[in-house]
Amino acid sequence: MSFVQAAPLLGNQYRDDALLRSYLRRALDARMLAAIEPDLDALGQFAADAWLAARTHVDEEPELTHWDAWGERVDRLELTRAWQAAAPLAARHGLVAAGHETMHGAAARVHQFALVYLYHCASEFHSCPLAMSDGAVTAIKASGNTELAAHALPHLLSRDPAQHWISGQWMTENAGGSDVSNSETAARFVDGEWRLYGRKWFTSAINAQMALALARPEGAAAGADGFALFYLEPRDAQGRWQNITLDRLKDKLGTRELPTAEIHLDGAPARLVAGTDHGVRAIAPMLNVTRTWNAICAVATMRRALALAEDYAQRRRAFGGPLAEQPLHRATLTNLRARFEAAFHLSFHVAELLGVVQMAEASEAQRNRLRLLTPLAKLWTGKLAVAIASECCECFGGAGYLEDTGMPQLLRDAQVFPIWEGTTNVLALDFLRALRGAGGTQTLLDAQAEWHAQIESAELATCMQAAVALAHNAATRLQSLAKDRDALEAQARDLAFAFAQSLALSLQARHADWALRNENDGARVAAARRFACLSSI
Ligand code: MFK
Repeated sequence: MSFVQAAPLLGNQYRDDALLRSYLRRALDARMLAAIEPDLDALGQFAADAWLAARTHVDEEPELTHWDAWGERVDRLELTRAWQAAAPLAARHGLVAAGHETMHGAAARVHQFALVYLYHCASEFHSCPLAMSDGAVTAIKASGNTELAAHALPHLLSRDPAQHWISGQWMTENAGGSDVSNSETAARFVDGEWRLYGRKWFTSAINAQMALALARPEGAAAGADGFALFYLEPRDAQGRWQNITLDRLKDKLGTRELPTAEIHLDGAPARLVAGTDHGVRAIAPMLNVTRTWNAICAVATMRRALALAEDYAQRRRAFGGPLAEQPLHRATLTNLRARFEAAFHLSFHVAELLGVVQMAEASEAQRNRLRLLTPLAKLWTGKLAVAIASECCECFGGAGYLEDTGMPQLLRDAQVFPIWEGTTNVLALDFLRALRGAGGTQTLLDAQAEWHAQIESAELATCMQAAVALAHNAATRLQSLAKDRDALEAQARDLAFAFAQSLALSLQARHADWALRNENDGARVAAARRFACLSSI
């Protein structure tokens, strides 16, 4: 009988996650944690079951049928089984609703993003429309349009699968990707209602019941300020497309279960969200929420890749013992975990701040921190997810290159995180933009000093020194470049990475200190110290 390698296994992804559980014990009060734990446990099991199920069938993709048998244009979309199963689950567990419920106060966002973290990988990127729906809720609330809020929010925030809606976010056009000011979609006011004309080039989750879209009202000024933000429902009550045609589904590197379409709008009826101009400003709250989802889903991907690589290292024997006992392999996994844990803390800190700010409880400093940390978390975790998914494929040797192990899908899917919702460069420039209005680098240095003041354990001194050196060096470089805009922009990415890693290390050290003192957990300290010794990604 020839040798057969034991496959990696995933257990309940909540119960097995020492980091998540330790973090939640610190971030939430014990009564709240006890109340939400059954939900977390159920999603942890969903993650394990979905992984097992995905190994036993061939990957599915959504299908678009343009014409029926008699020649009528129908643009019928069929979703995959995973997507059909994910939608009711997302509603029942309140993946969007939990972030807006008030019974847990500002901790609502920690609750929500813990659910998202457990749900993301198993959902086959059903997390994407949920992110856009959450962003739509936030943008509609911020617009002050009470009539629209009364119409759409009960659906977007429903926990009843029969009532629950998802939203699209229609920005990207052929001529306007990162630079949306080039977008061509026009809005005309005809017979008392707005109608949209144009082509949207990447519409994620085209099955959504509603969408927020940018379009330029006829006669409006050129550039980003001339756009208005519109609300529309792509299909009527009978399910027919309302003057919209689906030209094709995109043939993407990853996220293949997510139906991303190229569409034509030929008079699609729409409603203004917030006035006839400054549409980019009106959609910005949505962008900041989807960027937070992006960061959390990126760390969820890192966690999944590492969970598999760590489990496999116990099962695979080479050179006389398990991989887990080979010093270089062990060091490789330890380094990956150290980075992942830092990224986890940065992303969940953004979630905490989002909760505080949306409850209108935030100080100016907290609002500024949220504005600055959101692009930093998005840009760093997006890149790190690709790097960690790639390393984890390699931890499996040749098996990591085989589709049916599931590892290549993790890598292909991870590549979307640095691209959508603003590329790394766009986010680095957004960080510079944010610095101008959010108190500059002093906001970040003050936050860091505040976190360090909470650390008592001497074991974490090297972490604090490394973090301070990185942030202060970046702040000095930034100041020296302040008068040369081109030179500053050329270094924006390096500066943003330096701040992201420095602040992530400080947050990681703060949690490690708490875990050591309260739970005698030295593993978190070891991870923080290791991250402090690593050079940048
Ligand atoms: C699982 C995870 C799920 C994630 C969901 C993924 C769904 C996928 C759907 C998509 O991919 S949608 C496409 C995403 N596209 C982008 O993210 C566009 C990238 N481009 C940018 O982000 C640009 O920075 C942006 C278009 C937002 C702005 O560029 P502009 O045209 O140069 O505008 P400008 O003049 O800088 O900003 C206009 C206003 O918006 C300004 O305010 P004022 O009018 O008051 O001066 C800005 O301050 C404000 N603004 C821009 N970005 C902001 C912001 N305000 C707050 N936060 C921000 N991030």
